[in-house]
Amino acid sequence: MKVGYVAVIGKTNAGKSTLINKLLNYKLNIVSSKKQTTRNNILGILTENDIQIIFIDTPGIHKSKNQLDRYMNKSVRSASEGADVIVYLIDGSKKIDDEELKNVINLYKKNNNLILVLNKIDMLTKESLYQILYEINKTKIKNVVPISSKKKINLNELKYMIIDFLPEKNSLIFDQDEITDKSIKFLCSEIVREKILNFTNQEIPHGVKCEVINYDENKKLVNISIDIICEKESHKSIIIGKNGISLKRIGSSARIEIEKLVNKKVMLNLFVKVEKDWRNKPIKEIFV
Ligand SMILES: Nc1nc2c(ncn2[C@@H]2O[C@H](COP(=O)(O)OP(=O)(O)OP(=O)(O)O)[C@@H](O)[C@H]2O)c(=O)[nH]1
Ligand SMILES: [Mg+2]
Repeated sequence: MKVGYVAVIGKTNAGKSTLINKLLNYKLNIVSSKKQTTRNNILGILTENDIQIIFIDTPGIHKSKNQLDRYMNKSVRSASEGADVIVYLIDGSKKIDDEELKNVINLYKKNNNLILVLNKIDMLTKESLYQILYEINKTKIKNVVPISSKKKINLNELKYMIIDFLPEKNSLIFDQDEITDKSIKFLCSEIVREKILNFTNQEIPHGVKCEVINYDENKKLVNISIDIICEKESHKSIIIGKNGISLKRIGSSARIEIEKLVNKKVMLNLFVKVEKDWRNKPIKEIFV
């Protein structure tokens, strides 16, 4: 059996969460065009017969400004240290960052089971793709795969390369039908956060956290209450919007997605609250 952990790391917005969702064929992780969408490590488990790939989705590597940032960067370090394989994702639609390449080379020296993945090649011309691959080849990293997560280009090639690196084991780590280590409540709170990322402007999503405060279920219906906690009164007004229009939009689009997740009708109650400077307080384990 081939079984092991694969840390997917890289800068924010490189497409790590999108890649894992596409490989799992399931929308597990939230995705957005805003920076720092993923905040903690999330396992995405792909089991095919006697192969189990346990992907660790990680927050984007970035400079620490507050407790939340430090928590996020620590999550990336612990994921890469504990993994059997590292998939390092670079955003091909952006100019190559030499500093970043140096860091990848250093990481490769410590762990040869590193695959350098150039994502978003759907946004490149053939000429610029060859130019970038030429630059990357200078790093002497052996395992380089150009892909597009969004358009599902070369994903099987990447998957087979990952499987090659996985260790042989006598048994699976997770049951065949398990898809993540996270609870339904956590996934619901993330879906609401994704809608806030999509429906509000730059500054607000970074200062928002979502917490399920009530989850009641019967045969037909799930009743879920979620606190949306932001940092300023002005942010609260923006999230709610004129006559509640923005909150309604966030709520109805989250509800549709949560209904797919729990496979039942959902009653979703959202409460917007202010907790000043929460990102600078010790991060308790809300991420389960
Ligand atoms: N064109 C194109 N866009 C992509 C591709 N992969 C991801 N994206 C987009 O890139 C943006 C960021 O994607 P995410 O998957 O959230 O990126 P991430 O690396 O998980 O970001 P963080 O969680 O903030 O670290 C989204 O708008 C995606 O739709 C791709 O292959 N091609
Ligand atoms: Mg992400």
